[in-house]
Amino acid sequence: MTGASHTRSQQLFAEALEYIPGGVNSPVRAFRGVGGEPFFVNRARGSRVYDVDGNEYIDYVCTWGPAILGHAHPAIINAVKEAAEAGTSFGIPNPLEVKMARLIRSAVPSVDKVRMCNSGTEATMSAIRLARGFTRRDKIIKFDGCYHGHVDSLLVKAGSGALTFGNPDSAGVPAAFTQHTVVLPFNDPDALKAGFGANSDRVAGVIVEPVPGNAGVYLPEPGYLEFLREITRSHGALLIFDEVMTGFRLAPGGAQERFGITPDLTCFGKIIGGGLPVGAFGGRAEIMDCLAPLGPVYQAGTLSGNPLAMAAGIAALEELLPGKAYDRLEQLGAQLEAGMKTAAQQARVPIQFNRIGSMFCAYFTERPVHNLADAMTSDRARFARFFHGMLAEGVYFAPSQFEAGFISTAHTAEDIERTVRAAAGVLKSQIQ
Ligand code: KE4
Repeated sequence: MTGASHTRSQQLFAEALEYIPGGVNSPVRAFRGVGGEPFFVNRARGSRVYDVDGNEYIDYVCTWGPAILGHAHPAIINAVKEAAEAGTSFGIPNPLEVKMARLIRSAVPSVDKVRMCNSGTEATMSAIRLARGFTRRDKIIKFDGCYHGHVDSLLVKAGSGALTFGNPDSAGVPAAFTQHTVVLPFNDPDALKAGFGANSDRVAGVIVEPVPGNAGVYLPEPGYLEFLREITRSHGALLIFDEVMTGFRLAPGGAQERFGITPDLTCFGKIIGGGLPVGAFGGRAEIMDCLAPLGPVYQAGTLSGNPLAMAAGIAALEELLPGKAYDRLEQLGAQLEAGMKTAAQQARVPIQFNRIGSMFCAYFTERPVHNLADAMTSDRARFARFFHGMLAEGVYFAPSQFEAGFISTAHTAEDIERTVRAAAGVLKSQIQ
């Protein structure tokens, strides 16, 4: 939609800047990674989002992952409407919490017990506290470029917005809060051996995105996750899979099903809330039972297990868990990957299109991307031009090189075809 109007979005952004830091409630939405100003959306349906000026976009951000069934899926909308009629929050146990826990357990064999919370950040923050309480150790190993939410002690060489703004170590986090955080390169077994060698029996846990999706998307090398499982087990450290993004995205059982790895704890978010605020963490009963009120590790939340979020999440999982959706997501993902690679080849633009299932990222670099250092070689200026070129064609990709793209079951082969055709034109028109 070259020449589309954005007047109303511009007015809203100007007003938003008066009241909200940077005009946004989450930094990566501010388009700082690609330049320009964000548009404002007041409606979304299926694979589309619609801005306040009436422009329509094919959406590959899917609200950063939750909208795996597309926007405003009838089953989710009806479930939330029905739940809302009964009240929006009780702060008292409700049957939907039990059903959600049962559904997560049924899909993820490594989870005996699960605790709901209200964001992915809460899930990872609680999981590392639990790992420390269970092992009585202090050190946590994380990987550069991985993002686990804005937890003080994990905002070290973090990905996502922290990477986009080039400040992977946030201000306001005292050195004392990160002294027990060890950061290693991903996909590097020798670095892991050295990390455990230097910290051996002091490591409470290793937290990892099994498929890092916060520096774009890159995949674990063959054998890497198996090695990670083995070295944590041999050192008595817990393996914490942060599946806030990959959970119910890559398979009903998430990345751990896809790669055949059994972690000790798993963090969830995004998809399990059907678009409403949610997080969860779960694992073996002997670990989870260390949580209050049973054990000494405190964790709580006013709105944890909120009936509306549970109703939305249950509706989403009941659509997903039969498993047919994942074949369709794979087909659409393969179609996008093939089309984008061809478009880049024909325009003679160097591209690395990394994908697993319906999660993907296009890097503009000659170098294959297997880790953060590789991802950093991407031509971000070209990415920004590509982003805006596609936006003008009515296609919305994540407004940062260091984010994952997502496909939903509401996307169609025609959507993908139109996206690829637009990409071919944009890449050709932007040849430097
Ligand atoms: P939230 O606190 O944003 O619900 O989840 C934090 C989180 C934890 N772990 C992983 C693997 C995640 O991807 C996230 C959040 N992802 C970002 C997108 N890269 C959320 C978007 C945003 O920050 O606005």
